[in-house]
Amino acid sequence: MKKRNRAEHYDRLTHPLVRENGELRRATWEEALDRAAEGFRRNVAAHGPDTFAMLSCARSTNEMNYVGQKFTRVVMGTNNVDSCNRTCHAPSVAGLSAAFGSGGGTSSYQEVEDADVIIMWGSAARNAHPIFFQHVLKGIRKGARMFAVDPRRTGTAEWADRWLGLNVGTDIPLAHAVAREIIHAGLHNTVFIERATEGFAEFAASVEPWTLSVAEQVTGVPAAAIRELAHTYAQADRAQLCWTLGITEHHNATDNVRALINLSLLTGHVGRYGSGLSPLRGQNNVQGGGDMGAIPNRLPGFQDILDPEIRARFEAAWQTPIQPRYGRNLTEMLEGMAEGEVTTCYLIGENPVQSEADSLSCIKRLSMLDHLVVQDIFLTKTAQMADVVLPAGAAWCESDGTFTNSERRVQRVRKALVPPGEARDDIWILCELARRLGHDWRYESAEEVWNEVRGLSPAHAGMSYQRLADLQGIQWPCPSEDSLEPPFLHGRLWETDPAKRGRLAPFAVLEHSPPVDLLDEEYPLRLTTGRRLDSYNTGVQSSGFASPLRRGENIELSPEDAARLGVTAGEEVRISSRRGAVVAPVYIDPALRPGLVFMTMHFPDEVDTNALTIEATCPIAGTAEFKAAAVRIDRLVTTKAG
Ligand SMILES: Nc1nc2c(c(=O)[nH]1)N[C@H]1C(S)=C(S)[C@@H](COP(=O)(O)OP(=O)(O)OC[C@H]3O[C@@H](n4cnc5c(=O)[nH]c(N)nc54)[C@H](O)[C@@H]3O)O[C@H]1N2
Ligand SMILES: Nc1nc2c(c(=O)[nH]1)N[C@H]1C(S)=C(S)[C@@H](COP(=O)(O)OP(=O)(O)OC[C@H]3O[C@@H](n4cnc5c(=O)[nH]c(N)nc54)[C@H](O)[C@@H]3O)O[C@H]1N2
Ligand SMILES: [Mo]
Repeated sequence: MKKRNRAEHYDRLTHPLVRENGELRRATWEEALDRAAEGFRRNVAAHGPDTFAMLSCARSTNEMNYVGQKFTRVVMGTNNVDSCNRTCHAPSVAGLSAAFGSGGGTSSYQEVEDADVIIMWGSAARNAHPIFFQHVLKGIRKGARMFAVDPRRTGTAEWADRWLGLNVGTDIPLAHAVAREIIHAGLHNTVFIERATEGFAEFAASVEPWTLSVAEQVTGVPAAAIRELAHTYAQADRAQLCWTLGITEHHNATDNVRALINLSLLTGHVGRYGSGLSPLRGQNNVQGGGDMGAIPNRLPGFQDILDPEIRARFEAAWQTPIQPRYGRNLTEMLEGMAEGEVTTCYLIGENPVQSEADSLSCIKRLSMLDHLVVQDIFLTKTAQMADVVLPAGAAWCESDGTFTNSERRVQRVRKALVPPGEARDDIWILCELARRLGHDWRYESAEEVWNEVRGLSPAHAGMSYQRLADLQGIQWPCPSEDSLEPPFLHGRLWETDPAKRGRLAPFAVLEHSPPVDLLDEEYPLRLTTGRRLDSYNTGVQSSGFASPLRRGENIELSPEDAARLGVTAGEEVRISSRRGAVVAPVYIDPALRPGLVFMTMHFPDEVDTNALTIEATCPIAGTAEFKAAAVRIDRLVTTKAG
């Protein structure tokens, strides 16, 4: 008997679609797969492998992401593969890699419960990471002091001992002032600095101008609060520094991340139990997607493509040459579309039409493609632009496999439901396309894929499905079947023997660089965008359900700005940036400071927030400045307003 699947009620995609005479129409799998494969083949044959680009699904399994990047590299012959990691934590990965040689968060969730100090920097974890936040709350109950650094007095800040309400885009000045204060008070960890780091003298000199009073002027945070944070963090025995998009969705995001890492190097709060650095990852498997190589610069196991020995191992296993250069990231893919260099795209579980900054420009670029294939569980706005739409199963309940969370813990997921209608597992679809392009791939099970991963990624080698089940998940690195690594990374930095200690962790010398979209008389307000508890990203997976919690898109204003503009709660107003304008009702929120406006990205069908955001991107990580646009607000002329 067929298992019933409630997902069928929610407008799930239930059969393939192909475009004919400008319209999408129903097709058989045979026809849709043939069309999809033929378009890829045609483009690559005409202009070479780098005309192809894939976005791989951060909501799907590790196994799917492994097969997805292998499809890109082996079947299509390019390294142009990326995911939504680019829009959120690519700067964290870049910053941590530069400092420590590995891009993962350093600590486990348990350590947060055992910390003396927890800093939530640019993170709305109370809403966006409720499971992690339970650990924070347990830590607070055990006596930890918590600081929240956020322009808004968020739900997270409500639980903090101290809220540091800084101006958007002033994180480097704040971190520099904290560092200077620690150094001037003699609270830096000279043993650790000496043993494990390099570049301290230059760094100390570079933060010297950032006195508490200069920082107070630039950041808006009172000097006493900066001083308190500096002293408390430096004097803690165990301190966790956690951050998310308030740090990473900026044009200088990798520098922001390095500024926080500097604080951990200064105090020795890394490489020990209870002390560490945690970028809380976004989508359920965005950590795993990157670990599996669904990024343009790394092979599975986060192994560098530029390393000839690593490449040789993969070339032997895959029987294919791998291009010895990095592929295009998501931002560069979009640029390539504009320049006619990327002409065909395979989007798996991504909705860039609504999630990219400056959405109008993104739509223009996607429409320049010769051939677009979208594989999703819903008919998204992006899928509506496709030449071929392939209906997938929802990985979290309709597939077997593994996910990896922010503490690098790999956990099993199991198929509980069958996909609705004719929808098929992501891996099945990838293999059918590979076969049409001359590669006879047949994976009998997710476990077979996983065992291939374990053979190629030393960090995952010891994680059999059996062990993952027995231990209820294992953190990487796990090099052998008998290894149980400590829950934190970089313990080596504390070794006294230089040979065991390995590469030193460099301090970074950084400049403050304010948001690109400048405030002026025409656009005098700072818009920052983010999340609410009751909705998910572009709303594809959350807006189809009625919820008494959900109030739709609002333009959230401080009481002061609302009074100044003469607008009342619920009134529809127009908000405009240098790129676009939308209309939405006002919501007055005392959590906002004057000059700051907040909107979500959750209701783009009604209000396209990303028509306002700016595509200024971090040159190192490619992440856009979603967190800082310059806007104006105008009342709509209504008869009532007279
Ligand atoms: N309920 C829910 N949970 C989610 C999601 C969802 O859509 N809904 N999405 C998931 C995803 S993909 C991600 S990446 C995570 C994101 O999780 P978070 O990063 O926590 O979420 P955001 O609300 O985008 O942004 C975090 C905070 O950054 C602050 N901020 C803005 N500008 C600055 C600044 O210049 N400096 C500092 N210090 N802070 C600033 C904002 O005020 C906001 O409170 O959430 C995940 N979890
Ligand atoms: N203004 C503004 N914009 C932002 C942000 C912001 O803070 N502000 N944040 C950015 C961030 S952090 C992120 S992560 C992006 C998110 O951007 P996207 O990833 O483009 O947005 P989602 O809504 O999460 O879309 C995920 C898609 O995956 C599909 N899907 C879910 N499960 C599966 C599966 O198992 N298989 C397949 N094939 N498909 C599946 C869903 O139906 C959905 O269409 O948005 C970015 N955009
Ligand atoms: Mo994200």
